[in-house]
Amino acid sequence: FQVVKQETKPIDGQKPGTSGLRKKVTVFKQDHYLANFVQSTFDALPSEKVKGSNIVVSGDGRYWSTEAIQIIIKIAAANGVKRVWVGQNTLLSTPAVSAIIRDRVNSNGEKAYGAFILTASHNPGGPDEDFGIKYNCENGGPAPESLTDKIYSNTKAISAYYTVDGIPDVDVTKIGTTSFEGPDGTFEVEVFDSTEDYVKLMKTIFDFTAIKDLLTNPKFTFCYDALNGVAGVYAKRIFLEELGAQESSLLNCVPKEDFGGGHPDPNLTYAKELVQVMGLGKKPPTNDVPEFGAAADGDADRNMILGKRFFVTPSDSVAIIAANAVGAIPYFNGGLKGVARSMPTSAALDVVAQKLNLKFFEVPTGWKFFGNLMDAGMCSVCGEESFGTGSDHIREKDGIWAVLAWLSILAHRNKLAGGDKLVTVEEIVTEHWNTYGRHYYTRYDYENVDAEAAKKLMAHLVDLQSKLGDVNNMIKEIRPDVAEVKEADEFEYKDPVDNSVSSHQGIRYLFKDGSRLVFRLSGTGSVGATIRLYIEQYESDPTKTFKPSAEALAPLVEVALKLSKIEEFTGRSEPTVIT
Ligand code: VG1
Ligand code: CO
Repeated sequence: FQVVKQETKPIDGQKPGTSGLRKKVTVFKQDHYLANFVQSTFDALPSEKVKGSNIVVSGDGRYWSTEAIQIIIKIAAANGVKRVWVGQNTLLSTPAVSAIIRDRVNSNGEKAYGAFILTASHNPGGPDEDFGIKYNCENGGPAPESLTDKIYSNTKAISAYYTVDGIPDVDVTKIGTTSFEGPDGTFEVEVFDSTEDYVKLMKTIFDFTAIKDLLTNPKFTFCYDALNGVAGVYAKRIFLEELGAQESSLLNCVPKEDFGGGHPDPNLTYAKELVQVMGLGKKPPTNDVPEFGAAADGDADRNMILGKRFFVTPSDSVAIIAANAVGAIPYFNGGLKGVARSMPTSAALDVVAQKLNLKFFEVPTGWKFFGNLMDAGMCSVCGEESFGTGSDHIREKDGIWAVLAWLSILAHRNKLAGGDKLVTVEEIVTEHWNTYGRHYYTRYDYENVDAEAAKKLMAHLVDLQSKLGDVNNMIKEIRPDVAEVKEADEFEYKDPVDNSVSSHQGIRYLFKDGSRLVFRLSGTGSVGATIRLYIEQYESDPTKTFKPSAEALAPLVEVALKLSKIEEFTGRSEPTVIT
């Protein structure tokens, strides 16, 4: 093949957000749009590292992935990449990509240098929906801000990209290697089974025999919903083939390029079918409600954990995993190096860290901030309120891992209890509240709000911060039963490993009783602005930890809405989604 220089011009708006570049498919399909971004990424990396490297390219299989992969293969070849690794049918979950970068070796014993992950995660897919791309580095984690800033500035200055003549579209449906001869020697595209590396890794972390005993116990019933995303491929392989679950326990486990028309977002609103099966829907369930349910998002890095008629908040989930990991999960037998959560995530994990005397970190939203801590050996388990949970086995959150972690905890507790009756998810959570107290928690999302209105709202909230006296007077009028605000700020993070500083990471109102209100703008949407309001209240009295969450949080919610004047600014009387 020949390298071809293609003239191009900068295209506006290619700034990567919380997790890569996400836009409508129609935007990505514009001439040179994807090519500009990919070339800008290669140009942001040291060329001696790119030359001769192995690069992974795959994703959640959403609409336009097949076209995108062919474009990227050609640009990679032209930039001197030696080998592109592709999951069969373009499918690799985000956690699997992270595992592959860290663990997979080619026939010469070489690892991958990085990856392009083709996903817009939990955003819908299809011709009129979202596509996305993000770059992950040698440690398997999302590019740090220093790199994404460089990529973005390259997109604003790009004048040409490099592609090739003489490489036809590669058949990504068939496992095998295709080779091409170019100016610098052989270039290869290797298509392999999407699950092999990931399954191998999971087996080194968990006790598969113990989990299998649980999943094949007739008293234990299980349901997993992949929401038509890439998780289905892994669920079949792991839950059915390895762990003996029944085929009927898998819902929506055939990946679809439009996710069946839904939001592949595992929460009580979008995972409708699972929610219904688990007895949490509007209608009474028609089936016997399973003991355990879980769901994933499009790229399988998120998870939702449910018990029988019982929802586990993601903030509680990470805290419970951290509190129970040692003993239940062989990977953690040596103890936890530390734990971390994103700022808006509830402080349930903080309490566990205190009691167990673990190092603890609070980072901005987005997984990229956990990576440095893990690379430095300071953090083993971490999580976000947005249904993201994970550990230092890779550098991404991991949806299937979270399910295996919960199944391991259940299996371990059953072994300890030794009785005939199985321990339930609800028992584990309520017992946790008894020990550590409960963090009532909810998040209100206002999606696709006018961007100007959202900016004004945030400016109003920043302004209020400097007038805490006024704020507390207002609160007294709105809800005298709500505590005083003791401090308000815009969250800023200084990375303890590389000392880099990330500012404007959300506005926090911290109350005297430990309650918190957090406001931030989403960085993953593709149109307009999404405002996120996070509401949290701590209850340490074990006799008061059993209220319905909405009831316990009602006073704080009222304060949040009135103080922020959200309806006035956005015209919205209701959030789009409550999680
Ligand atoms: C959201 C979540 C954040 C998560 C990110 C990527 O970001 O709030 O916690 O890390 O999505 O998740 P934002 O900026 O929209 O709030 V995924 O599974 O969409 O890659
Ligand atoms: Co995701």
